[in-house]
Order: sequence, then structure tokens, then C-alpha cells
Amino acid sequence: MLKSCCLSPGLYAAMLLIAISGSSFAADRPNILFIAVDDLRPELGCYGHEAITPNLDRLAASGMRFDRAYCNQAVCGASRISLMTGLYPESTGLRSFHVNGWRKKLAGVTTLNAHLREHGYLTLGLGKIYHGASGHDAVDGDNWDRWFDVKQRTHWVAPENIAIQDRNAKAHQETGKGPKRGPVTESIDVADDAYVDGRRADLAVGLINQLGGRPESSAKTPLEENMLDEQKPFFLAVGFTKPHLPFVAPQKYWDLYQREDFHMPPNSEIPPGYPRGAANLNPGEITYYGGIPAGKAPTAWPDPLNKRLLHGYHACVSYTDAHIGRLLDALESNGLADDTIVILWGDHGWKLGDHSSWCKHTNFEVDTRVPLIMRTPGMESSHGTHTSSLVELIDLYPTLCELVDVPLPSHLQGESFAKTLGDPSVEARSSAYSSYPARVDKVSTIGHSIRTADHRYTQWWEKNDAGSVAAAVATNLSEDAGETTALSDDDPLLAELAEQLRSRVMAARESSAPITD
Ligand SMILES: [Ca+2]
Repeated sequence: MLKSCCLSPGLYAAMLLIAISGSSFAADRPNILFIAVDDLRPELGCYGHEAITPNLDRLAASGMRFDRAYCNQAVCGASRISLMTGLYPESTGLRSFHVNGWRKKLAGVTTLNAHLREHGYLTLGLGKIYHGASGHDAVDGDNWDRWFDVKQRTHWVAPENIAIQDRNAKAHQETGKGPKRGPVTESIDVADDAYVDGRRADLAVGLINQLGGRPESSAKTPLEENMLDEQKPFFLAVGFTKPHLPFVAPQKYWDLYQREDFHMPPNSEIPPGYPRGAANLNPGEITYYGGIPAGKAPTAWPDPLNKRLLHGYHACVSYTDAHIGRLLDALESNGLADDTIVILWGDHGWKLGDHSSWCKHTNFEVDTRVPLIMRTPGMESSHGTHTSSLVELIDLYPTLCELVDVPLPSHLQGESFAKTLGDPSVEARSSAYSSYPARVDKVSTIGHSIRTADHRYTQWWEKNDAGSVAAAVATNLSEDAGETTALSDDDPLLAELAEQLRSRVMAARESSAPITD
């Protein structure tokens, strides 16, 4: 059994490679199963919540759970580009949910999948890894050995709901008013593969069976045989779209829960001084869908709707958990589990009624905190543990490089937390940094935020003047986990937090990547 806590990271990586059987150097490297889940907050059984997630729980029990992992911007596109490029949004300049044209803007940047491919990995991807699940540039199409498109026409399966989707879309196009999408929820008795995530799981299982040399165990053999000839280690990236809106999942996952058991959270307020424009109190994203009261703030939504949304989110989480269970089973049945690093990450958190709102798009703790679970072969001494070390999603790229002993590209702005994987008491960072654009008193700002061991501190900087702070708020998460109060303006801690924040922002801007624009 390997212990890493007293080893240098490089020596650890070398020993990890020795621990994993094989002959050639590239083949000695562990495989990587890289699972992204969209809009998944750490609302999981293994994190102590009511969500029914037996498969994520068993992954956590056989790996390491990160209790303080944070995204770098709480929206899909920006977060994912940051993770996959190893660059902060301050450097990429990509800060929206849609990041169309990102590949041209970041033409010189080596992505995680490109880098692993250059160093001997067979790179395979499907689903939502980047913001788009299809489209050559959207998915970084030049830099995978194979990218698989799994088609879907709509999010809904029930014919009446597809009709509502089509009707709403047409009416919205003609009038610019009303919802432009179908119902916000759907619960019907269909098989898992009725929705696109189920079909993605089917494909991923077929890939794992083929990679494991047991293609006969699956009806599908998606890979050309010549891709397997070199016996490269694989980097398989699988992105699931649920529990992202709309909350659609087979009935059996809804039936795991009783709707009356769900209640709105107690943290209905925002901290004093928190700019209302930065709190996303009227979340536009959810109003795209049918069934949301027109023109009413979430504080006025009826409780039956709130309960249905809470129920639907959890049903989608359990549906996704089932897919992940199938991937873990496939690793095990193919004898790959002991040679494969498994990473489960969410792209940002989500408000389930917290602060009287829904969705993401803020610097609040609930929007920036993400689930992160990793199982690393050769680190069995820390399996089944959890860590309170602060880590950021941008750290995954350098961490993986270190774990599989490939060079770190010079442009990376994150820091490896490989040592923490060997010993959960190792603190990887003193703060986690994230940012989010916001309008504050009609001024465009970027909200810069750090999470320290106890506090979250956010300053909103006017976009065109780095020295001008439009607002600032500090919360003590150890005493006020729901962030409804704030430190007083004369608290002596504020100056120290402000200095830490400034240094993090400046570092996030110091990119050495050959970005073109
Ligand atoms: Ca997302």
C-alpha cells in the first residue's frame, strides 16, 4: 500500500506508476474516467444530504470526498472552459454560459484532453464536457481521438410536453413574451434511455467494455478496433446534463421521494450590503420554462411549485447517480477499476430556494461550492476519507498531470492537490477564488470572491477600473453557513481578507498562455 504524505509529488507519481502493472511506459499510466455532472450541488447522500445516491456514495467510500471544492465561475460555459484550459476566467475573458467561438479565441491554449493525448492517452469524449455537447469547435473537436455525438431533439419525452415546447417556442419567437421552452418538470414512466443522459450512459458502458477487452458484453462496439491496437491508457470524459433544468427523469426516480418531505431552506435572506443585482434574485434561466408564474419573483411562487422543483431536482440527481453506477460497474466487471483514476465533478453549485432564489450565477457559497470525488489507484490508505482542504476546479488539470506523470504545461494557473489525495490533512490552498460579473447600482462589475477556512469575502470591482470597489461583503461560514449575515464594516479581519483577495485577482490575470484574440 502506498502512502504519499512524506513523498515529493514527483516521487509519488513515479511510485504510483510502478504500483500499476504494465510493461510499456505509456501503458503503465492509469486510465482516467472523467465524469462531469451539470448543475450538481453537493446535495448527495455521501455529503450528508437527503438525495438518494447509492452509487456516488460508494464512489466516495472507495475514494476521497472533497468538502471544500469550488468552481472558478458559477455558470456552465465559463466554469468548464476554465477547468479544461487551466486558466481563470480573468485570463480567458470567457464569462458567459455560452462560450461560442472559444476555440478561436484561445487558439494557442493546450486543453486537458489535448495535453493527455499528446502524452500517449487515447482520448474519448461524449456529453457535456465543454458547454456544447456537439459542434466541432464547441467540444474542442481537433483534440480528441474520438468525440461522440449523442443526439436529442428536445429535453421532453411525453408527446404533450413536446407539443408545449413547440408551442411555447413559436409564441415566444412571435411575441418575445412568455416561456420559450417546455414544462419545467416531467415525470413519466419510461426507461432510462428515453432521455439523452441514459443513452450517453449506454454508450459509455459500451466504450468501457470495449476498452476492457470484453466487447461481447455489450451490443455496441463504438470504437474502431485499430484504436485499441496500441493499448494506450484511456482518458474517457463523460458529461451528464441532469440535474440541469428542466427537471425531467423517469418516474421511478421521482418515486424514490415523497414530495411532502421537501421544504424550502431556512436561508431566505441575503447578507446586509450584498448588492441585490449580484444575488440573482429573479433568476431568468428558470423562467424560460413553462409552469413558472409570469413576472413573479420566486418569493411569490406557490409552495406546491417549490416542492415540485425540489422533488424534480432530487429525482434528476438520483437518475444521474444510476448512470454513474453503471460506469463504475463496467470498470469493475472489466477488471479496470484498480487501474483507473475516477473523477466526479460538478461545474458549479445551485440554489434550491436558498436566498429566495434558484439557479446559479452568483458568488454565494451555495453557487460556487461543487461536489468533487476522486478515486486514485495506489492511494488506498486515503480511500474512504474526506478532506476539508480548499481546492478549485482549475486545480484538476495540474493534479491529473502530476498523478499520471506528464509534464505540466507552463500556462496552467491552478495548483496540484495530489498530496491531499494521499493525505486528507494536507491543505492544498489557503483560499479558493471565484468570480462573477454583476450589475451593482447600474455599474458593470466583476464580483471577486475568496473562500478561506472560515469566511467568504467578495468585492465587486468596477469593470473598467481595477481600483474602484463598488461593494464588499464578508460572511462567516463557520457561524452562518447559509450566508444571511455579514461581518461589520469595522471588523479588523476585513483588511486582511481584502489583501488576500487582491493578490488572488492579480495572480488570476497573470496568464502566460499564448492566447490569441
Ligand atoms: Ca452547469
